[in-house]
Amino acid sequence: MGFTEKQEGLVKESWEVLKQDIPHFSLRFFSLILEIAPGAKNMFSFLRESEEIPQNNPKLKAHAVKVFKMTCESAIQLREKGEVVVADTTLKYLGTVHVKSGVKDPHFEVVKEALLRTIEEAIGEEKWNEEMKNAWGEAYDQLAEAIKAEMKNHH
Ligand code: HEM
Ligand code: ISQ
Repeated sequence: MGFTEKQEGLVKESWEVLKQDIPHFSLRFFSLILEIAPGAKNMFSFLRESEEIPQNNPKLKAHAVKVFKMTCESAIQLREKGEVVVADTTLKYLGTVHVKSGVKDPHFEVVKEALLRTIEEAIGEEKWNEEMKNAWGEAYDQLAEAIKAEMKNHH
């Protein structure tokens, strides 16, 4: 079954909630990545200089927001076209950045888990459900596949 209008709506709706507090949720997202995979710490340039997670780092915030936005875009594309297409230059750039940073395929599951948990916290336990989780999960998975495939060309 394809990605439905309802699923697209669920993703857009929760992104609107997340957007209400970008500083908080981008920090939360990043903290969850490191909580799940402490070893990922050294891959991020904005962490190498400091012991603790910077509370107000513009790069961290901007990158985290981009991940959320790109996943939203993926949901829209999945519903409209049935597939995720990332602009060629963006994809090439992300392929390079992630290979250079030492990102490996299994890390994508870590980021997925952190992303879903961040949205769950934003939405609240009462409103968060399987349907929402699957909609975000599918949009993320297809985006991750595109980046992983591109990474294979940048070793
Ligand atoms: C950088 C998106 C998965 C680790 C970035 C940037 C974006 C991004 C937009 C910023 C590039 C720039 O402007 O310089 C994504 C998306 C992902 C994904 C959409 C999945 C669908 C991952 C995974 C990891 C990871 C799985 C590993 C835990 C990094 C690192 C950087 C980076 C280390 C460089 C940050 C720095 O040092 O400045 N990513 N990413 N990303 N990403 Fe990801
Ligand atoms: C880069 N790539 C994936 C996830 C991220 C989360 C926070 C900051 C940067 C990121």
